[in-house]
Amino acid sequence: MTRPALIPLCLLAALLAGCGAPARTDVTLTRPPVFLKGEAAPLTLQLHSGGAPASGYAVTAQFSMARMDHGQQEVTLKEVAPGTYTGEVALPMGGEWDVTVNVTRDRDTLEQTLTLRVNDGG
Ligand SMILES: [Cu+2]
Repeated sequence: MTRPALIPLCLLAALLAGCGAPARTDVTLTRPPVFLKGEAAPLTLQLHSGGAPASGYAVTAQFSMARMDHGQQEVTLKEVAPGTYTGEVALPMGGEWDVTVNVTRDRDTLEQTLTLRVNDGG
């Protein structure tokens, strides 16, 4: 007698998929950092959740060079306007960097890694 049990299971699966899913949070790097010899450069990113600015998140970014070992630079960003977070990073050189952005608010967390071309800024 497997058939009667199948229908409720399918309904349950549909319910689980359809409700309680958190709004999608997006990270956009609106101002990527540049390389400034011996100096920190600003970076800015924007967080949106369901299309609206996402406030109140703890945001960090870890930089590591894509094809060279320079260790990892970790930056803590500060919210300066709703959904807009800024920080500063002193990178040892320009080129291709992997950036892992972590955003957390209560139990809502997101980690996103992007590859970024860092230009010489001066
Ligand atoms: Cu390098």
